Amino acid sequence: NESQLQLRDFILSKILNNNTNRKIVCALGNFKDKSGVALVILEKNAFKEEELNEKGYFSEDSELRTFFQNDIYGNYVCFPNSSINGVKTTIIYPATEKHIAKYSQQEVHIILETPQLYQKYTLSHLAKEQFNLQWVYNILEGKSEQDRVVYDNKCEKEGFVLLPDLKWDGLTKETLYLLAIVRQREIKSLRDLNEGHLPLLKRVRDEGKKAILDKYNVPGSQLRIYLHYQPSFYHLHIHFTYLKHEAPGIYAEKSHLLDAVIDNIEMMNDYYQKATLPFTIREMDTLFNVYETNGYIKRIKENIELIDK
Ligand code: M7G
Repeated sequence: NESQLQLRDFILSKILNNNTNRKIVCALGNFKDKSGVALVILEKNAFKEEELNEKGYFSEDSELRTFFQNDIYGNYVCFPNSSINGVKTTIIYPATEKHIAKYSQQEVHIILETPQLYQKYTLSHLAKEQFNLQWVYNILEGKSEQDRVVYDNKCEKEGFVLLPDLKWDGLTKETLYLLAIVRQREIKSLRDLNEGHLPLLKRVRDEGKKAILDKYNVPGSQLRIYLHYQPSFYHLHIHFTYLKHEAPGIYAEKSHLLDAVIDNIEMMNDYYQKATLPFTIREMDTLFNVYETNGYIKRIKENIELIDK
């Protein structure tokens, strides 16, 4: 029934985030005659170099409206033809409180998670509070996004599915972003990885690189291959992004390069069970409350009041 959703039926209740840098806006609202809330995420697409020609921006249908003209300087708005003028749109419906928190602009903090803190707070919390993994199982079981799958290694122990990330249209090389989802179901995150997973991790790295080279002609040396900690989804997956593209979520406090992860485990089998792993947490996350209640972090109350006024 997702196909029946139309933006003309969307009733906006709040703009959760308007990122002028990334040119992405997250709107909360609901659809006419439908119960539950929805998130609509609109994002201006990156320029495709192949559209900078007489069929794209420099075509007859491309309209220029003048803002001002001063000496040799001209300022215009360009309305290119409609086939290249699309806005990337993601709809999450019905959206949960957790989705609303994920897409809201808010204060962020860093927590240094020791193995003890992981066991005591994070682990028990994510057992009851994590995002539903149905979309992951749909991909692994061949029920969704099958036409988008780039590479599929069906081995239950060392296999994985490689496909374009939700954030990528699968076409624009400039913003290339793929996801490798492992077939094993019991690996929650980086924290669980040990020596036994090395063959799997190396397969993802090597076969993933090769598949991307074959399909998109991007060499492995131009790929950023990494895991997030904490991830949003606790089923092991690895991000592949184009090095030239500043993909969301590549910042130091969240990303762990797969090569470094493999190397750490090769040096110490239980590295990720022993390491203190920093992670960022946002004030609306329910895990924030757990760490706040136990005195590890303090909310920035002043700012919230400022924003409300
Ligand atoms: P993460 O590291 O768990 O969390 O990555 P993050 O979202 O904070 O980065 C999960 C990745 O899965 C993200 O890059 C999402 O864009 C991507 N993703 C999420 N969903 C629900 C889907 C989906 O349905 N299909 C695909 N192809 N990718 C998804």
